[in-house]
Amino acid sequence: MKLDGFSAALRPRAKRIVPPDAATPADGGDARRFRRAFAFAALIAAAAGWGAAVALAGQTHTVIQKDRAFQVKQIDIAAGDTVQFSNEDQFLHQIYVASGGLDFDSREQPPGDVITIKFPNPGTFEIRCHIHPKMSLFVNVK
Ligand SMILES: [Cu+2]
Repeated sequence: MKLDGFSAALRPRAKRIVPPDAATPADGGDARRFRRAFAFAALIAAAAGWGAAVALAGQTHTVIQKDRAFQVKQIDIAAGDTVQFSNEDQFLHQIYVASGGLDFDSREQPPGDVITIKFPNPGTFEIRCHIHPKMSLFVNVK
């Protein structure tokens, strides 16, 4: 669990902000309990923000272009995800989105080059290549 690891990593630091004298009987320990509760709440808020940032970033998928073909015919991803197209042929590709709803037309893509397309919205998008008309990949964005 990522969150557990995150919390565990921060816990010692959160404890350190409680002064050693907070446990003296003068305040009956209330101040210490309050500080501890406050530190815990701050930790939860930080963890929640961190989780949201990770979710918004989206995942990255890789599709290999080899032998004048995409190495998969279709791929299922989530809205906000990114697909990286990696040219493992010894010649140029030049890909574009052939479906409506997403405007993308790559530059010439030399061997070893990676083209990145982000898919912000749900839909089905066909990726094709200007140079090799038989190349086709359907990206299903949920
Ligand atoms: Cu091509």
